[in-house]
Amino acid sequence: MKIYLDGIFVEKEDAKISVFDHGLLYGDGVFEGIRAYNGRIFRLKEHLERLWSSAKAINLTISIGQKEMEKAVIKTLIVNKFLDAYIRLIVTRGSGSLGLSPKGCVPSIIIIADHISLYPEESYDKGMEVVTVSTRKIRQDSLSPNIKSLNYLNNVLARMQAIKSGAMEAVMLNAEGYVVECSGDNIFLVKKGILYTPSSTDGALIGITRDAVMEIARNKLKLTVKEERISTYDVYTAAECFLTGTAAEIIPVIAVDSRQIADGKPGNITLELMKEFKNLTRSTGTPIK
Ligand code: PXG
Repeated sequence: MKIYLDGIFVEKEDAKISVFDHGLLYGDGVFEGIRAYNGRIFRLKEHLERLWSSAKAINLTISIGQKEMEKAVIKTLIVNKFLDAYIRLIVTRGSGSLGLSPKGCVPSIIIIADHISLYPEESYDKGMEVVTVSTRKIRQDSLSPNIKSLNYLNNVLARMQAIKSGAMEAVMLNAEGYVVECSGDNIFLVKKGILYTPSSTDGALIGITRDAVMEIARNKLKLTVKEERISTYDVYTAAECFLTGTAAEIIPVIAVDSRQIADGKPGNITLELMKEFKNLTRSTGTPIK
């Protein structure tokens, strides 16, 4: 496997960065998780746009332009002969001194193309169970949820807690106790035929998959979609629930905190969205060649 590291391709074993990199020392850096399906990279421009916004927000200058980054991502798939892949794009603050100040750091760009299977195939057919955890989302007046930074400890702790209680994903609440998202996925509910998802103002990341699902729901399924404040009560009493993310795609949720959602089977709107999302990922995107 070949890794893109600052403009050159190196073997996985040789893809190394300095122990003085502030990405390692302080989680100072940004990243994106991107998918390629059958030779097309899904919403690449949107991912790069978000990466650039994350970088801008932490005052990190990416040394190449978006067009060049696009080419680098495509090249990474080509040299690895991947048509389907999970792409992790990372920009670290770079190597500097043992102090918080990024002065003197030169950012590094890393592109890894690999395969990822987040949840077992069975969970897509039968749905999965999730739990709310005590680890709260970081207040957005401290750190915006839209900065996809290398500092994911909050989410890692939430995921660990969920796994400890036998679930694969954690539902996270904000400081006020409202449902925001999961540790690595956005959350959606269906109630009386209306699709709901927590708003960005409540702390949800504006997920690329979330955006795609909202578009499909509005334009293809002609559903009303609302970004609203959601409580655990709303989740427990929903007709349908599902999660979205680049790695997870769309995954049905059939129980939350031991409360079965409706009849405990993936809902019809969820199944319809899964089908349409699959069509979209297989028919659109930046071609590799
Ligand atoms: N919320 C959070 C907090 C995320 O990190 C999403 C939602 C979904 O966004 P997209 O744009 O992918 O639809 C994410 C992204 C993992 C993993 O291993 C997941 C993400 C990032 C890194 C690792 O599950 N999710």
